[in-house]
Amino acid sequence: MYLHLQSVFIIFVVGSVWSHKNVSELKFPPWFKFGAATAAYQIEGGWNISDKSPSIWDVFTHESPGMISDGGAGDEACDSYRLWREDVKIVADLGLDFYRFSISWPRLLPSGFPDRISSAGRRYYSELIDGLLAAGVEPVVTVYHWDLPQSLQDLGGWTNPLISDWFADYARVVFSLYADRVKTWITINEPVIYCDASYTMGVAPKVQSPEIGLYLCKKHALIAHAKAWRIYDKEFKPKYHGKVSLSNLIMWFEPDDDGEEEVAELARQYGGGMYSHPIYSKEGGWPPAIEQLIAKRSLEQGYPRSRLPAFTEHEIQLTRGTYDFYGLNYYTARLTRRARSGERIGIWPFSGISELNITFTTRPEWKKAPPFWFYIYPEGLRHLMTWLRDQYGDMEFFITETGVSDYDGRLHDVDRVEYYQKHLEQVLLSIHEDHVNVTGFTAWTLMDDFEWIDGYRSKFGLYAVDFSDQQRRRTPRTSAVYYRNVVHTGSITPPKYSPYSDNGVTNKIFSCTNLYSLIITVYYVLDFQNC
Ligand code: GBH
Repeated sequence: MYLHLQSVFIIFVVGSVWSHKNVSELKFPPWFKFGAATAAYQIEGGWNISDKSPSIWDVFTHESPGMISDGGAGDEACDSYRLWREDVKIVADLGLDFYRFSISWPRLLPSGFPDRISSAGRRYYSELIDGLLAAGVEPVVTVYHWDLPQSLQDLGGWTNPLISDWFADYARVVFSLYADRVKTWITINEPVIYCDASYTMGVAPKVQSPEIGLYLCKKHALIAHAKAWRIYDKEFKPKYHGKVSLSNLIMWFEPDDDGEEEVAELARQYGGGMYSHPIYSKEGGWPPAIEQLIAKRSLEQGYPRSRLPAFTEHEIQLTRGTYDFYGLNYYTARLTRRARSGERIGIWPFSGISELNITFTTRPEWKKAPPFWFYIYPEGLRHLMTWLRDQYGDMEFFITETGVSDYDGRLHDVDRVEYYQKHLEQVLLSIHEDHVNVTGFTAWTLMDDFEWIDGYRSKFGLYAVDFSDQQRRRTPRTSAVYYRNVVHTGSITPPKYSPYSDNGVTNKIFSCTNLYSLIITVYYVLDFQNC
């Protein structure tokens, strides 16, 4: 009996040491999908080739270069319009399950309307999709990633309620051209950026309307998404069985040391809830706490009605339930507390959040990445998924973006390796500890590109791009080798025998994984010598 107890104790101790050691040794399930993402304006170039019309970003960068940190524009970018075969090649070299790219609305429909489909535009995306499929990579397509045709902006863009029909018409064209080959769709990328950030900061379309414009934009974006989702559901799903959702960028908020949970929760409802509640909640419509707050504040300010346009009963029903999964983009987090008098309140991308009277800070231990908004907090990703599940119930989560930038663009990018490793670890914990149904992870971004108002300074790429080279040569960074290993092995541990075994996050014990990594590293070195 004594011996028996002793052995149970030994097994327990060994077991806990073993499991502790193995937190980062957890593996992704075999069905889990890995990919990388890009967006049309950020990579394509060919801004005025054939019959393409200008987008709001063409106009903004050309007319206001002073608002871009290096004065740059996406005129040529990575020249993916011409060099898309190079993109397919690196996506295949990484061994990705999928590649997420976006379609340029003014490239496909030069007038903004479906009166005429550009044959050059239609062929471009068709060839890209075929190229990916031939390389064994699934295309994941974003219908709208911020490059609105300027012709539609001239009619009010996202503040005009008719935009939901214009977008739905465009989405129908996209589905009818490519739904036979594309099974995963993102209708709209990050409405929070093109509504909240754009209308509060005067970024493209260069309209400052932090009290009115941003709320019109939000409502119309949600309805546009809903109409597109319903078109797919009714006209395409029965035949093609694909999945459609939108990608929401959500900042994680938690109380600072003297902050109250109630205040953090209000910030979450504003940042994440406004773009989720109308679609994912059972009741639909705006989050009640936010709807009441904006109505109250609007009346105090002397407006005759709430600045936040209400959803009609019909619109609530139209929008509710229009999802097949939750598409989540996660980058950064903030701490919250009630603002003290005289304190500067409201932050990017929610200057409008000043109506919440909340102050946002960060923890000193959160590492800073270059763009002004970026503080790194990997645990936020896990908290966010649990919060979303608690709010809206169990569903499939697909991480449609995360990644980090630097300014020096070094090839041996150990900080980016660490960023991915730590975020992937949080995803593993979500799956294994919280039992959240996460099915995919997308690295932002495949290669350095035009990073909006930060021009070409911020480098987010797994691959470096030489923008002074006519051929825009793409060179893998250490993070590309790391990610490739994750995709191949399902393990987040960096391979020991690799160019970055000195980065302090290597594993100590020899294992089959390492042997395998050695083989793929050698293969990788030989392979890239050929190009
Ligand atoms: C994502 O946005 C985007 O989907 C992607 O296109 C982008 O390149 C990437 O992440 C990295 O930024 O107009 O003030 O908002 C995440 C949030 C959106 C922050 C774009 C910086 C530009 C400045 N980013 N934003 S602003």
